[in-house]
Amino acid sequence: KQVHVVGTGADIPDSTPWFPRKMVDLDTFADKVLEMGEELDADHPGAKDAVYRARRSEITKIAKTYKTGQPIPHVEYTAVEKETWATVFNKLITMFPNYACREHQYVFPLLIQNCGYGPDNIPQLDGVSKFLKDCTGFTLRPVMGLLTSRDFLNGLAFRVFHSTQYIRHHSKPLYTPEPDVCHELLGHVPLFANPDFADFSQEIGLASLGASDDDIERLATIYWFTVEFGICRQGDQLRAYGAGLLSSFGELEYCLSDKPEVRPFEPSKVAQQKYPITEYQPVYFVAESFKDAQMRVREFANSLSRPFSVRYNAYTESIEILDSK
Ligand code: HBI
Ligand code: FE
Repeated sequence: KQVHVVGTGADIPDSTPWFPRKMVDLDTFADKVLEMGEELDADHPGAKDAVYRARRSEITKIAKTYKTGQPIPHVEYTAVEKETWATVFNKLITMFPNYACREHQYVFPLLIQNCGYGPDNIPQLDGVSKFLKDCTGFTLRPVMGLLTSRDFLNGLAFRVFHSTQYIRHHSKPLYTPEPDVCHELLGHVPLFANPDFADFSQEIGLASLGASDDDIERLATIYWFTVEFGICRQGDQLRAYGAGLLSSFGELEYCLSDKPEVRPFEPSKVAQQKYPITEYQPVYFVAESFKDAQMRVREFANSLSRPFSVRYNAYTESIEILDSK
């Protein structure tokens, strides 16, 4: 059995990709987004809507200039935006009692009580972030759009979730090709309030720090089949805990039907699974519990090529390098 001691980090190989060591290092991610609000793909429902695009730029400006420790500026959402939210909210809450995992169902009323969740109000990221901090130490940071897998997963090591603040286009309220506030607030946020799920998510994040590009790809795939599209066993039933499922009216029903294939959550197999990003998933992986899933990810992380391990020091909000001795 190996004994680990806190090292200086001086003996990290030069070939190690850069990774954030202090919370403030996350400030460098702000303008490294893959898809900018101003340059929507041709098939995006808002691509030809100049008003929508200008509105996105207004909102993403917040993320562009955001710095660690600042409150997240509020957005005054428009009537059209609130209507889109109401449509999504009202549709999804009819589904949650029968399809969402119990952890999601436990937290949802608390979000209504504490964070302004409801059909007539789009909750502000700042209030939600404070609530999560009280629950599990997770916080939100505003983000302009999709980050690289590496940056996005690295944030999780600090219990930081990068959240978009803009909303999908009003022409297709039940569809979005990218994350938006509905997906973040209704899908992701309730789970980050659960201590076991928070630990599980951070475990993926810690494994991603300084990982090789191939290992980042493996961890991103595991993230995809858990945090985004995970289902879990609860008693004699299967329930959804992935945010991509919990924020999609159609796929939430589909994933628990007899149409898709379901397999046990074994990270080394999950990491190799190919997946479509614009269609329903043909296969889902079932976690027995978040604690069990965390242990499996930890074991998997130990099998990766990184020659050192890390841990998060919550007092100093920084990463400590553990030398294998
Ligand atoms: N960036 N802002 C943001 N939100 C995500 O959910 C997200 C991301 N980048 C990559 C990603 N998700 C995943 O598909 C994995 O690659 C980690
Ligand atoms: Fe997501």
